[in-house]
Amino acid sequence: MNRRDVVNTLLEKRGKLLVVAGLGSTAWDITAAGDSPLSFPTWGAMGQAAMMGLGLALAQPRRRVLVVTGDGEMLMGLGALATIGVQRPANLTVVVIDNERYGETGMQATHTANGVDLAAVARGCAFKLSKVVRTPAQVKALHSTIHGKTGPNFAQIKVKAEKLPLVLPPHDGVLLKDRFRAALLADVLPKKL
Ligand SMILES: Cc1ncc(C[n+]2csc(CCOP(=O)(O)OP(=O)(O)O)c2C)c(N)n1
Repeated sequence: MNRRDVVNTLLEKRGKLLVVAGLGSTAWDITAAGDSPLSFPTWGAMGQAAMMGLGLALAQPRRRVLVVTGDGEMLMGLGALATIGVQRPANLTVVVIDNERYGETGMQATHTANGVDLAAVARGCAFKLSKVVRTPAQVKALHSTIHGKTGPNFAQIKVKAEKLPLVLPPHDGVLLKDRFRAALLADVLPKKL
């Protein structure tokens, strides 16, 4: 599958969904789907996206939170999956866009190219749901999981290893933080998710 199509589908009608992206390609992917103040791309911070998603999910239990990150980024912070499994945030989904490469630094193979099964790791960490996703129909189903199913949920989505045009979000970290916070706090919350 093409990663941009996948991320577009996941972010369709995103509403008040809070989105944290890993560095590099997933940050360009969520921006290509339409920049939003409720998106937080992590630029150069590798290995932290899932933990940031966990913090947000715990702090904002009435919001849905999605982490979209790369396989290399997830491999760098694998311990996050264990902590998420222990904390069990019902409103969090972690999605790994798995091209089996470190795309941004020259397409070197990651461990998922050599059999490391991230979905099995998440299952072993007691995620409520954990899947390898290979088809557009499965991506569509994942959309409803992200927006409504009790988590924590995990999906490892297999995509083509391809270099796509960069679609950059704002580069200023303070601006990204401030606009995210302002948009989040300005929203009137519904009574229930
Ligand atoms: C701690 C740290 N190590 C290395 C890098 C350099 N780096 C930037 S992007 C990247 C590859 C990311 O790969 P992946 O998460 O799989 O994303 P994709 O292939 O989708 O671009 C690397 C190694 C970094 N930014 N920080």
